[in-house]
Amino acid sequence: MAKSNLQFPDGFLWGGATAANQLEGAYDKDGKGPNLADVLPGGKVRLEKIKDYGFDFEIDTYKYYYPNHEGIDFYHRYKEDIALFAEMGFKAFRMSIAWSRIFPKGDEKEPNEAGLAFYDKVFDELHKHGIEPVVTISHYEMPLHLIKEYGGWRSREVIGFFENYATTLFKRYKDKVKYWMTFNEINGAVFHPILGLGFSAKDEESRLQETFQGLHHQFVASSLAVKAGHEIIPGSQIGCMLIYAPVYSADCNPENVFFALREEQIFDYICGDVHVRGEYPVFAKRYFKENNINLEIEEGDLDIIKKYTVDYIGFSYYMSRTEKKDKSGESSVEGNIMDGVKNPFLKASDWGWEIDPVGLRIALNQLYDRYRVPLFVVENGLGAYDKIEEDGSIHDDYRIDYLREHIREIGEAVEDGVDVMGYTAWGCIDLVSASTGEMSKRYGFIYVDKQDEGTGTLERKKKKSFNWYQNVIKTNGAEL
Ligand code: BGP
Repeated sequence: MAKSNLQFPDGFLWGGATAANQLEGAYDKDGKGPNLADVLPGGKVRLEKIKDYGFDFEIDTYKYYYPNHEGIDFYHRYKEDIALFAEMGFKAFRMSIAWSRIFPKGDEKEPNEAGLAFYDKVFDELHKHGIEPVVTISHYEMPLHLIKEYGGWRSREVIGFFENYATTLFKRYKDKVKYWMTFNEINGAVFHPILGLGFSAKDEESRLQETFQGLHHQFVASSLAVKAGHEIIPGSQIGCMLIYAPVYSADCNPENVFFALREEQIFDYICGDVHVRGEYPVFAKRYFKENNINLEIEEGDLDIIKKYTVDYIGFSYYMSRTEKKDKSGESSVEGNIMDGVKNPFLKASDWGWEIDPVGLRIALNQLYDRYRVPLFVVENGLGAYDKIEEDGSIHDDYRIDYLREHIREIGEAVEDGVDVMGYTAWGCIDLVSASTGEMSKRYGFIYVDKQDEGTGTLERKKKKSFNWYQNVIKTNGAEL
């Protein structure tokens, strides 16, 4: 432990982050309907399929579902897990609600009581330990029926279904949940429409048109959720959630600098501006025109977007991105989930994700300069292979180093004057990876005995990082 000399604000929301489809398991229990995550294949083929055109969403296409269906069985073990989070001193726990537990098909009028009751129990358990839930309403798990019958977020009709879903949650949990976010990594759809929008574009030609139309529907739905949330839960904080990666120019050639700026504008600021400023940014008009994107915007949409803006920005930060206008002859970054070229100054994780702690300080400064609303780092962490020693211990010093460096940069950003609400480390307990569908890419402070092949006892074990993070929270970041 080293003294950080950094001051984190009082009440800083230290904690961990998860998503329903990556840890709950119990994929068909108590009336839950099938959702997107239930039909995505696991293993190497997954990332390819996520990027695919014409993905068919048939539940029986891919036999290798494990481990999505079982997750880490949080559904039955939440008490034990929450007790471990409490032992680390968590102030906040980010989780999501599985839409198809509440509305199994997505278009029903009445919710599934058993689904609602499950989250009641989870929230009660969190509060028993003084942990504040931070809830993502939709995290990569649209009900399958909406995908197959309506074409996912292609359809405007889905706006109403989502509004009903969000309103149901606000009414039911109004005394239990103050912090909400509407769509996980909403801008990620620009690269992977399947996960966020529930459809794969027909072909490259139509990809941008369909993606931005789907996003427009989500923008209206998100604003309507903000409206409902504020009406139903006075004092609630409702945020958007972005995947944020500052875009660097590969060199100081102005052509490249502008290219990087434009990439950042399109990828990060269209979604950010609509949610926070309540309007499409000026550059969007030209971008849409040049890319043959003709949005169908109905009367009233822009008013709704303008009126019901978010209270804060939640964002995930894993990497920065380096760009160049002409990429021919460049080695591209294999692992990064977004485009880009290799940054010679950065090392990468075992999955090729470039590690850039200073990029997080840059991200926080950029977002705060532009938006002036509180920021919440709701995902950050290192996916790594962990090794269990003979005595059962797990020395994940690499994870501690990664987190220490990133948290330090958040502290620096706080000193810069940025308003940061909190930090929830991704995958605080090992869970299924979103991009690989496997267990072996681990992020947790808590190890879960579950392997890619489906074997394992599900036993939980503290890693070395468990005690380290416990002390970080205890000292409010003064010792890192
Ligand atoms: C984000 C997602 C999460 C999560 C994380 C880590 O993009 O919001 O669901 O999984 O990335 O990614 P992965 O699990 O692929 O390592």
